[in-house]
Amino acid sequence: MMLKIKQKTHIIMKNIISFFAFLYCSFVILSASAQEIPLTEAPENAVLYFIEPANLETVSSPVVIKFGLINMGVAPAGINLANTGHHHLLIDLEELPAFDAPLPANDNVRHFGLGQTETTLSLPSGEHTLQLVLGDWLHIPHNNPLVSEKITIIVE
Ligand SMILES: [Cu+2]
Repeated sequence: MMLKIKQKTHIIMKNIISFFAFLYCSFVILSASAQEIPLTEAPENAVLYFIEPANLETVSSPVVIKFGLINMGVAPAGINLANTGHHHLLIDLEELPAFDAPLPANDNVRHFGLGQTETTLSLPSGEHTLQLVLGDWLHIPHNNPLVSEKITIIVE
């Protein structure tokens, strides 16, 4: 009888220990995934801007968009080089995407991962907004994110 109780207690203890071990492991995994990916530093004097078109400019489609970057270099995605990034063009995007994760890729968020510094866009006539965001080699905006002015263009 005593032995049985002892055995039972032993099993319960074992279960409790495995439960806590499980909890601990989950905690380690969770805290690792919750831990922020260190953001890439960017020079404080870096500036991202549109060379063209200008804000409120009336243009015809297709329109050439030129990306300007001062005090930083452009490198293709996947190349981890200090003080570089690649361009992302936000088209008609109401809300900025999260800046602590890779930028999404869709019709409204275009990546220029080959290191392009301009593009030609076909846009329907009407008003459109454009904004640039620089992303690091992993498509994540830098610490002190580089974001251009949001411009509006009028497509004839
Ligand atoms: Cu990208």
